[in-house]
Amino acid sequence: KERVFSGVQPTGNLHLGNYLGAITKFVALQDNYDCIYCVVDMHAITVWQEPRELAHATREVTAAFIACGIDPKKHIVFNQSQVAEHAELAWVFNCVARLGWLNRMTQFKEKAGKDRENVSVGLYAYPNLMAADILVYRATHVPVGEDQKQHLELARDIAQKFNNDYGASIQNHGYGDMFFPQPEPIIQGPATRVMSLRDGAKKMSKSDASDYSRINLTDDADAIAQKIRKAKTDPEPLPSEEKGLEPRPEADNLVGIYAALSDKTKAQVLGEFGGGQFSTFKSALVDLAVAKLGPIGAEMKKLVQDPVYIDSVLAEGSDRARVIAADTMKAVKDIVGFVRR
Ligand code: AQP
Repeated sequence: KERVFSGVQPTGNLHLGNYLGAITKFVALQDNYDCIYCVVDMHAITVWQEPRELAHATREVTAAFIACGIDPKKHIVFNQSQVAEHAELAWVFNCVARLGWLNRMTQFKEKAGKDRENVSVGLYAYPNLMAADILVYRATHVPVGEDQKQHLELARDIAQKFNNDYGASIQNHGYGDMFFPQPEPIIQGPATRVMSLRDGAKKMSKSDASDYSRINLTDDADAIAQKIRKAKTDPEPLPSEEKGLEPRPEADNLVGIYAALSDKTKAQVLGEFGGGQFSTFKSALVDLAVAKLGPIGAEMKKLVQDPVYIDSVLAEGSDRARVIAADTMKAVKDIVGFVRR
């Protein structure tokens, strides 16, 4: 079986965007791939995290994985910092990736903003660590939201440059023409970029100051209903055709969310609700979102009450991950020319 890797940062406020863009895909891939799902705590500290909150959020993301239907017995679920090989390979990749490549990363530009002198070096080097996360398992498929596409392209460039730079050594050590595969992003469906409920031009995000901009996975039915009712819309009724959504980002977003939650296409959703009032559509969306997310939030809250269980999942997952990662690092050390015992 081919291998899938993906990660979620434990930075609090897991939301509908993370769920539809990433976690539902993680769940769907379990039947056909060997999957490795990681709580990327080392990525989280690229911006300041209060230590107790980081530990709590790590357990909460783990709980979300399990509550959404990831099976930690069949697949690997762990937190990044327990497998040191991620950091080790990231250093090698810091020396493979070019400054010019990282300078083009739009997420860094957005997150650093104007105060670039004052952000961490880690925030800048983030994509190299992400490439290491994937390639330390020589994973071939990476389910992510649209916002991670550029980082995935960088991971592919790093894999290729490593394979080229060390081509002769890779051959001498018997690995054929290339050591790292080119990881493929899996970015599909109607909700690869879920937008803020307050502003159709901004992505739904954990760090948005307004809690009304997002639906958190731990929101109860009342909160979900209130946020959807207050979600920004325009005064027109819903269009009947998909192209009618193009100039209407807020409407497009809500239709995309409905489609993803009900496993339909946007065209099918418009077939049902097109021409009707927004209020009718919003009520249906509330019912759907509460039915889908309510049980997940409840299960997450139950699971985080048992940190001993969660920590045992992470410990066992780390042990299994480390076996694969250590194997890759041994080979990388030989290829690079690091003397080892
Ligand atoms: N709005 C979104 N729509 C679809 N997918 C999304 N993802 C994030 N936001 C959306 C996907 O969720 C996965 C995990 O994301 P992450 O936790 O690693 O980091 P992030 O992208 O930084 O999440 P946020 O919410 O946007 O956090 P902040 O506010 O800190 O920037 C990824 O696959 C991501 O694509």
